Amino acid sequence: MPEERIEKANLDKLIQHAISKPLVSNIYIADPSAHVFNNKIYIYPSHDIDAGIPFNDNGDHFGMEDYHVISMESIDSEAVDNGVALHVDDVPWAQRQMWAPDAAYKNGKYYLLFPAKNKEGIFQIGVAISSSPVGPFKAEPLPIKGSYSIDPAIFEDEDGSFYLYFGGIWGGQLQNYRNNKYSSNYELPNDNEPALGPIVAKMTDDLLQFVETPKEIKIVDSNGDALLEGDNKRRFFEASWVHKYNGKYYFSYSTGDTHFICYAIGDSPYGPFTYQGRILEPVIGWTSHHSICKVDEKWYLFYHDSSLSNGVTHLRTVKVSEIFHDENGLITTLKPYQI
Ligand code: FUB
Repeated sequence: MPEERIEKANLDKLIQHAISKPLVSNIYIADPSAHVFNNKIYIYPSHDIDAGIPFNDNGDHFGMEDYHVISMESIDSEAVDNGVALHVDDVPWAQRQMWAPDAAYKNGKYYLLFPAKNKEGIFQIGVAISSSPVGPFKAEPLPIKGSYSIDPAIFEDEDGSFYLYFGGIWGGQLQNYRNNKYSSNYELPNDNEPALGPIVAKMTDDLLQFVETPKEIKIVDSNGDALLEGDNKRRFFEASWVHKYNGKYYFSYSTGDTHFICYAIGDSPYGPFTYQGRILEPVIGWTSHHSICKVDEKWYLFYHDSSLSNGVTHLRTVKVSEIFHDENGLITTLKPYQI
C-alpha cells in the first residue's frame, strides 16, 4: 500500500479546487468529532504530528501524543485552537497513539472519550473529564472495562441514553477480536464471508463504563444480507458516527482502503443498518474520517484531508461542508474537489 496515493500533478489540481479550506492551519488535526454545546461549536480532533515513524499498514506513523479542542462561535467564524486538552503522559494506563476521540456533555461535565495503546500495545478506550468543553481533561485511571480497538463515537439518543460506537480494522486491531475476546490468531474474514462490523455498547449514567456486553453491528445490503469482507467499497473499516434524522438512525463510517465515507440507515441504535450510499468521495491522503453535526438547523460534514501538508497521509487538516438530506432522507454525495 503506497503512502502517497495521488500523483503530484493531480495533487496540486485537487488542492486548487477544494470545496472547503482548512479550519485551522497552525497545527495538523484530523478525525474531527463536532458537537454543539451551549450554542457554540466544538471540534474534538486527533492532533497529528510527525513522530518520525515510517508509513506502514499498522498505522504506526500516526504517533499522536495529545489532544487539542477547536472551538467556533458559529459555522462561518474563525476556528480557535484552545491548546493542549489532554496529553498521553497524563493518562495512567496509556502508552502511545492518541487516535480519533469524541466528546459528550452531561450534567455540567464534559467527557472526552479516546483510544490509545496500553502498555501492552493493545488499543483500549479511555474517558477523561472536564468542567470546560475545551479542557483540560483529567483521565480516569483505567480504560473503560471491556473496551477495545479505536475510533470511539458517542451518541446521545433523544431519551438521554448514550451509546458508544467503536472499532477499526488493520492498525485498529478489530480483526483480532471475536465476541469481544482478543487473540492474535484471529484475522480478517475471507472475502466471501461477512465483514467485521463496528461495535456498540450503551453507557452507564456516569458515562464511565458500559452497562452491557458490547455487540457487533450488522451492516446489510437492500436484501438484508450482510456486506461481505470482499466488498471493500461498502464494508466497514473504521470511523463510526451516528446521527438521527427524522426518527431514523444513520450510521456512517469509512471504508478505509477504498477511501469512501458511506452510510447505512436503521430503526434502532443497535442496527441492523441498511447500506445507502456514499457521503464523501475520497480525499487527499489515505484516511477519511468525519462527523455529522446539526448547527442552526443545517447539517454539516466535518472531515479531513492532507491538503495542508501537500498529501502527507499522517499530517491532516480539518474542513467543513454543508450536506443535504433529500426528501427521502438520502444524503447527497459530496465531492471534496470540484474538478
Ligand atoms: O488518526 C488515526 C486513525 O486514522 C484514526 O483512528 C482512523 O479513523 C484514521 O483516520
